[in-house]
Amino acid sequence: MNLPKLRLISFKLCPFVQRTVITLLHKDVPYDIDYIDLNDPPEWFKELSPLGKVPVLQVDGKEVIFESAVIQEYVDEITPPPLQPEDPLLRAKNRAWISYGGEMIMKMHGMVTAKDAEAFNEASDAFAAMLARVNDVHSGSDYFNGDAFALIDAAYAPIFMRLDRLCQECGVTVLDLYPKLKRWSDNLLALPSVQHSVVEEFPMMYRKMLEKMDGYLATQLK
Ligand SMILES: N[C@@H](CCC(=O)N[C@@H](CS)C(=O)NCC(=O)O)C(=O)O
Repeated sequence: MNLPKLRLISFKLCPFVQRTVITLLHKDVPYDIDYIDLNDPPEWFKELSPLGKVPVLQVDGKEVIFESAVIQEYVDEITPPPLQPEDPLLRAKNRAWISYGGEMIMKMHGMVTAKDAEAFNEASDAFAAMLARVNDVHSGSDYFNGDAFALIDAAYAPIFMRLDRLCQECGVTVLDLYPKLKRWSDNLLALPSVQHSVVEEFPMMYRKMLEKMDGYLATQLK
């Protein structure tokens, strides 16, 4: 297969970048990765990234694409067999729920930044309500659609990795409300493509980020 040269621009803690990396690893696609500090982005990144956000995927040293779900689909389309459902209706539904997963990532940030117990409980309840919606449409099998791993699984795995950190570091157990999703999370977190989708120091960096946020969760660190 004659693949274009792919260069991914990343920020080590970014869940949206992680969606892309899981897809690349799962499909065994060669790529280069450049890490930037989003708090102090280099000039070349400002010129390269249309919205100043990561992930950005540069193709053959020229064109760039952005938006994690779009990058996931592009990587999938250039490397058959597809990780998207064959049925157009199911594919469309998957796209919609992938988009919802992006909203969940933002909502999860509300738990991390909550300043006190009251704000945290509010954010946690709002996040639990989103989990409930996903729980309602999940197949109940190993993966979202059934027995086969799909792009939507790559899109949600970063959420579960962070929930796992929050559980281990601060005792956040919101996922336990949904055993079906907990099992999905366990399946995803056991995959090599998910385990290797973040840098080795990710757990330490995530903890440091919680400390830096200096919110309610920083007071709950074990
Ligand atoms: N909808 C975008 C979200 C990407 C995003 O928000 N990335 C964050 C890092 S996790 C970012 O680059 N933030 C910098 C900024 O908003 O200026 C996607 O799915 O790719």
